[in-house]
Amino acid sequence: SIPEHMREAWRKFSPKGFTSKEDFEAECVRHIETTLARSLFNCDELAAYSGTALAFRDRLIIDWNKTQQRQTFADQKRIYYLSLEFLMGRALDNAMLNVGLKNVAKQGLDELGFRIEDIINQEHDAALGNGGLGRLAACFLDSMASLNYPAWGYGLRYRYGIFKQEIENGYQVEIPDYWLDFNPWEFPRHDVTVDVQFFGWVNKYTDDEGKQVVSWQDGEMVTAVAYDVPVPGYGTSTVNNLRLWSSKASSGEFDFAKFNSGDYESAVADQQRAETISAVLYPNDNLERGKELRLKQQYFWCAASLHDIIRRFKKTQRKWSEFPDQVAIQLNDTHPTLAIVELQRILIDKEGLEWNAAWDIVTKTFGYTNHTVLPEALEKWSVPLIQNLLPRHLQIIYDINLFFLQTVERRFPKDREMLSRVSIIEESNPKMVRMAYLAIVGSHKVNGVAELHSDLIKTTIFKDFVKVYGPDKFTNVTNGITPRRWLHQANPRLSELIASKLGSYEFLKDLTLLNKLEPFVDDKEFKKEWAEIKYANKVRLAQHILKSNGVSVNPKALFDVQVKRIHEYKRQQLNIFGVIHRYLAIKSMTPEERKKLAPRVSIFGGKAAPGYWMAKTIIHLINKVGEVINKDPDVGDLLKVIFLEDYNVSKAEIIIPASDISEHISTAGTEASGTSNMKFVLNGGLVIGTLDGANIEITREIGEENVFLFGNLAEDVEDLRHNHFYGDYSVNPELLKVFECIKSGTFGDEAAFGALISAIVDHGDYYLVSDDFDSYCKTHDLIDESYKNQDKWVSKSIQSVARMGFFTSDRCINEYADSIWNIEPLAVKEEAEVRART
Ligand code: 4GP
Repeated sequence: SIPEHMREAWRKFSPKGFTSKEDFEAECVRHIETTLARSLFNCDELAAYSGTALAFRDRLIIDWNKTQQRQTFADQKRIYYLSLEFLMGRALDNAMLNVGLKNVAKQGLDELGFRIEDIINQEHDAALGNGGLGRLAACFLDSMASLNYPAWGYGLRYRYGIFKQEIENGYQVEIPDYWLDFNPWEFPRHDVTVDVQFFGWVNKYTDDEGKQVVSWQDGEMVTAVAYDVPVPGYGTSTVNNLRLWSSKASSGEFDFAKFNSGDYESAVADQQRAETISAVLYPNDNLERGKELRLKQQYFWCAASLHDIIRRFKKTQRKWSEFPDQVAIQLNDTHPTLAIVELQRILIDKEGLEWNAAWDIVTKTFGYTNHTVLPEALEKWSVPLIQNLLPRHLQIIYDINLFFLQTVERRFPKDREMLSRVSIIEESNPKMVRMAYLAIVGSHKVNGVAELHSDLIKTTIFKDFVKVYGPDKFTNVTNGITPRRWLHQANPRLSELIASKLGSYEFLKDLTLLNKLEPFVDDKEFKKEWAEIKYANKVRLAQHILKSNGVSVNPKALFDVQVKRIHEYKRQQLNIFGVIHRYLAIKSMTPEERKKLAPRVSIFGGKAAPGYWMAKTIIHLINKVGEVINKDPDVGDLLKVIFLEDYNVSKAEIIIPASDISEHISTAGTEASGTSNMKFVLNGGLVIGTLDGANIEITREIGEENVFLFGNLAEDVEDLRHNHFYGDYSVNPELLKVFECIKSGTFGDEAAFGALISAIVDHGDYYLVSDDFDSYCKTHDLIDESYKNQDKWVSKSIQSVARMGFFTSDRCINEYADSIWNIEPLAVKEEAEVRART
């Protein structure tokens, strides 16, 4: 319908995007001078970063537009990934590498007088996530784009991401992370808005034609505004979209009626209340708190996203029954479960479908991924809370439950226990809605994130549902990570060395090609280069440590790293007790004995949820132990203890390539998968770990001889816990010595750490720290011994990397596509394929 002459003009003038150094510089300078109104004379590194980022954003947007058009024309099924967290980290380096123009930018910036590393370091992390779950979502976006899947991410545009952590006197202090001051990576779409309703009441009546009508009336409206973030794939022109919703008052800036009547304050208050919905990311990892604002966030985001998805579907003019052929929605944990209820509501209340027809569509559309078996992390919302905020949804939840329980009753007649166990409504006071159960009932597939975890959900928390639905509804997709960010970007020299042996960077798209490194496991020259790269990465981290902690560490020492959220189940307390044990051993050694010891640097990093007091106490202890050990002349270089402040994605990119050993030491059966374990091994670090989560599969792939395993097995945990209370239980004597040392005040105020000790001595040692302490320490002794044989160590490192192909998130996404989404990638003709890769 658009006349040819218009098309012609449009084609002629539409931007093509730079590919040469000169064109990049022109774009960069143009943005600095006109978009930012700066000049040669006042262009600092931040301005140069901004100009570069804007030049690349423009470049991405051209491909983004084409991708969206291509996907619309192809008219095939799309995947929508609903996640309350996207822990994206920095975007510029990733964009440069993914479009294959990092060298061009490097040379261009050089000419303009800047070092590319300094420019990259100007960027603020996009930290819209807590930990594993959020970072997984970011890796998945990268893989979906790289594999040309038509996929959208949907999330919230928090004004404040995860807090910034500072350490004061050894304590964690939380500082707000206002990251939006300048964010070149987002596009506000003021034309894409959705009004979302809260509160009100439900009016059921029969209309003039005798039809039952249900209408949700009154209450409060809040507007969702879309902000789009381009997600470039690697080595392809596909640029997918991450759509983040921001909240604002529906009536516009503020209520003019109130304003005109002089009630200025309350007019502004309404606006602020609306904006609060997308203001903060809840800083909890593996912990749910049941706060009303969190429920509001969840519904706001689900309602806006579904509205958007349906709007897109309706443009195809298909019948509703074809909805699941066009739309797959993946629920990243239970946070988006209300989307199930919302879709059912739209279909029956707004679109007039019969309950069963609607429910059939709903269940074919959704898939649910579970990320944890920890009881404190499983979401439950109180019935009165939902009743107040979402009265119509509560009715629908009750109906879903009624029909579900009727089918259960037919299968298990007279089994009242079963009915109450699987009921979506928990008969407590107040009654609670069990969101995981609702997610299972409303989805066609439920998956765990590593083999052990997927088995555990079937045998523990969801075992009754396996009886109801049969085992096929439950499946496993072992997590993965994107090798683009976690190898190529974080460890460019290692990536280059691998490419030099494999002949190309193709392994970044097909990670199984790494197995071609096996012949080099004993290649002297190759091993030398391999070891040099690790050393250079350690030097870089040592410099960072000196700058941030003022402690000088020896890069020749063994770097032993545990970076992740601080949580009792992840057992940083076990690690720090082990460090104290080592300290005591060093103190009791003769100078001769000390000379034989391999020097170590124990590096910790991670945030504690602000309300999680035990986790904060662990941080406090680590810092206090560090203060004492790091200045003890008896110890010197033999042991240093470092807590790195404000662990985040960009710090991980420095820390991970520099590790010799990393710690993945959760109590068996508690860590669903873990993904940093994969990142460390992919960067040539060895791991010490329990037989938990993906450690098990990593061991299977890379060989038991390349992993330092220790500790009790998941199958024995329950019995051990039982014994702690009712059996013969005594705390490991070596651990008791550690406790004595703490209690004697060696690390300052012993009372501050009392709770950590009494959790083990007096309260049943739920996380089995004492049970695993002996094998943990002995395994560390073994590590010391192995590290002395550097030649063998390096061979282990190479062999492990060679066998890590399985853990790419590309493999994961293909598995989801195949077994859950039933969706194909879109063929893309790649002029991009010939682009120079850097
Ligand atoms: C995490 C799990 O704790 C971790 O084991 C897993 O690798 C990750 O999800 C991705 O699947 N869970 C969370 C959470 O981050 O908040 O529940």
